[in-house]
Amino acid sequence: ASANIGVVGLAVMGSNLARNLASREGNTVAVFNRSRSKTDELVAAHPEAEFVPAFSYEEFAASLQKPRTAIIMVKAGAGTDAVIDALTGVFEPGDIIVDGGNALFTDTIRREKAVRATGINFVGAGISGGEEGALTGPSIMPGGSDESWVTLGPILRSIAAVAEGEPCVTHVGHDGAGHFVKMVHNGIEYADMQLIAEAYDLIRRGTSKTPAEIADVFAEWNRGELESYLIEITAEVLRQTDAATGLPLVDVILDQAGAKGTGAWTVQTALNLGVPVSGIAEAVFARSLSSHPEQRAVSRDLPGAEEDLEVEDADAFIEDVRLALYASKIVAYSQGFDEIRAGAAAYDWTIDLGAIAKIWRGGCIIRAQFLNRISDAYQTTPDLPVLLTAPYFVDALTRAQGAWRRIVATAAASGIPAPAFSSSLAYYDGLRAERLPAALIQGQRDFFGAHTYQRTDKPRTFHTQWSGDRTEVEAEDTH
Ligand code: NBP
Repeated sequence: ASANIGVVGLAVMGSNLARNLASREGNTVAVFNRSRSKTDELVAAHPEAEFVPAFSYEEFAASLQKPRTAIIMVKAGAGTDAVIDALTGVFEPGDIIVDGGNALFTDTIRREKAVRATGINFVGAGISGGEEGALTGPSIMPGGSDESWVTLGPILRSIAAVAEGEPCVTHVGHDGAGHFVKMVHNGIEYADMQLIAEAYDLIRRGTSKTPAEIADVFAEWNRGELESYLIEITAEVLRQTDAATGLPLVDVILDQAGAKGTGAWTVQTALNLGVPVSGIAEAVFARSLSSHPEQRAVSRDLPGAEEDLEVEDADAFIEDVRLALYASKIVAYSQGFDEIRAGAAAYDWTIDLGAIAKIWRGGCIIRAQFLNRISDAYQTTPDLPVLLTAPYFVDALTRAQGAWRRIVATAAASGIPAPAFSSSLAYYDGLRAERLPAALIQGQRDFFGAHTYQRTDKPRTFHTQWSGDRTEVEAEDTH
């Protein structure tokens, strides 16, 4: 046995991860793929990696030093289960199986439990950053046991992206915690992208700027507090001209956004946990809305706003959009971290939220300076109940107040959809409210379903006898 780490599944992600591993001092990498051709091609194309190829699961196991450690990079779902079954057949207690695919965290919890029963360790690891990240340094979110982390930690640290001198990997928590956090990362990514898209749309419709000129605006924003990979690539996309037509590329791309499902998972999970991730939900729904051309076609002539958007001072308007974007972004991240907090409580994980913000600073799609502010906030107050109440964010939200409200009002008045901007502001105002109309909802629930309510002025639970003489009685607590 000569290899200290193995990779199963040598499609684009697996082969890039294997090459990344092989390029690091001290690693010898065993590689295996179900169909032999991918293994042969990888080994032939990269002699410098000195891979140890295996052509059966038995050979693969035999080529690995103990405790054997293997990272699975196959199509999520049935493929992952098939590989886990095969590996548990040839591995021994104490060995480590890592699933680096995009698994749903509940699948990871199930698999971890089943594999643990054999004495083998199972680690679900979220790996972010796509093909490029896998090759040059991804952000890695591993779950699993403390025991497996002892072996796995140094290996993953060696291949992770580095941000400000620190590797973008941390032991997130047990069993499915890593895949849970990767899922929320993707949900936040949806929200961030939608907010940027809304900002672009407002500037496009409110000013005479061309996409290339708006690219300059984003490039400028990328030098300030919005500095991030997503803002940077937005400028690149907006600057691109279509070779075939000479038009801005963004004007020839069909306006129907696709999705692979992790955003929907984030929202479904949040619904189950009772966490209001309204920004992420609006982002997922906005993509769904865009992808129903038949509904959009029959709706095109519906009445709209009386006045089109007319901006007098373009620079002032753009600055308002920037501030509204920043405020909404703070809300989206605050909601995402709220979901991680709730997930940790529900699944009994100990998750260091500040450490999560840190490992997202490099190697992943939402990488940004901004994440340092989040890790600072949790470092100061680890059990902060609402991220956006940290002093730095309060300051930013204070600065953005007027602009944020003006932009949401302007969008509504001129018929420009800004679902993520508006829902973020509504969430913020909901959190702030001294009294919410939830009191009325409790009254309605008690009226039609005797669901009972609590009072502001005394403990216990009450019910009004709505269909009788409408006197109030003390009730069993059933709400
Ligand atoms: P794919 O998701 O396209 O999967 C292809 C690989 O799965 C091939 O190696 C294939 O073997 C193998 N495979 C399948 Br399908 N069924 C199998 C089975 N029953 N037994 C053994 N192997 C099986 O590869 P990918 O695009 O490289 O992605 C790998 C993982 O990484 C996925 O979970 C994906 O969601 C995730 N991913 C993440 C990112 C990111 O940004 N984090 C990006 C892209 C992908 P074969 O060659 O024999 O058919």
